[in-house]
Amino acid sequence: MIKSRICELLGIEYPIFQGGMAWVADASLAAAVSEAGGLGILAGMNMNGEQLRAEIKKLRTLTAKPFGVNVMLMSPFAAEVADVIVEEKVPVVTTGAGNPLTFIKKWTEAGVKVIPVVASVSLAKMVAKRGATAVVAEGGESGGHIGEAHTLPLVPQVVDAVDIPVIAAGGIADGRGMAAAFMLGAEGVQMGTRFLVAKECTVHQTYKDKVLAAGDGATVVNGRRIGHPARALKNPFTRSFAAREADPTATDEELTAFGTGALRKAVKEGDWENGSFLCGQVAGLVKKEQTCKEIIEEIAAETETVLKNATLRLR
Ligand code: TUI
Repeated sequence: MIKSRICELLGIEYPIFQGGMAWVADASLAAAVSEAGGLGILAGMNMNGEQLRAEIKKLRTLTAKPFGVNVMLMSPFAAEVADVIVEEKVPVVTTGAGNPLTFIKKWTEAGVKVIPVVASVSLAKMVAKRGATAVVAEGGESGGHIGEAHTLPLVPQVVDAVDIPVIAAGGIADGRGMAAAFMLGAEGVQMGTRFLVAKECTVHQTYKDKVLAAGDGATVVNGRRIGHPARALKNPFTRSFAAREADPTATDEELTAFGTGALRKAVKEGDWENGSFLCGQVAGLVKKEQTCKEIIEEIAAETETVLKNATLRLR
């Protein structure tokens, strides 16, 4: 059985987190992951405080196990969502797309375990000093908003820089990836793309079908010019976005406006022409729709096999 410090710290069975994917990670998905023994995470991103409170209550009708809420720090609702997390005594909070220092004290004093998603050693060190329970080190193979470093170099550098557990994210979709993450010193993994096609994930079927059909070169990063690089499946929307990004007569405001609402169109409407289908580079490894329980148990078993067989390389 694959275990680490993070299992005891959070009271979970498997050191597997489900990424707090904006518009995607709702009570149905997060509860299924937690119920299966991983850490299910609700996306706070696309909700205001009261919408999040309702989603937390719904999740609690589906599971009594620990779960998390992700706060996307660029969200206009970040501050009210931060307060709801305290009021609802959410067990774990993860943060993304920014520096969470202004909220850490409030959360830790309320007994909420804080696990920031970081894309650099500097932010990992800063949050560890301020009382984070663990960090998720997320490499640029991930879907959605990304930093500069990739998983293979980022994770061991973060492991060397902090004493708290490091969860690896970006480029992991099976037991080989999870075993590799442990070899880098990680004590858990976070996956988004693999859970995107879970049976309990409520995204539009077109979104799942596109991920399942994707190969190794299926994703592209757009948005560097406006300071928000994000990885998504190549489609008419990303081609159009790239053309505007390369056009010096297009303003940054126009680019931002063009991207607004595109993720919702992908998730809710399956709109392949106009939607932003955020997705990691591992899409080519994700081949079937399974329940969260099947995904978690399969990956845990594969990881054990890979780690045991690794010793066969020693002579
Ligand atoms: O946050 C994510 N992934 C996301 S958020 C999101 S919603 C969105 N949609 C369009 C544009 C922007 C956001 C979709 N996917 N992952 C965690 C993550 N955090 N990745 C990278 C970072 C990050 C980047 C810079 C964290 C901190 C940072 O700088 C902090 C600082 O001020 O030093």
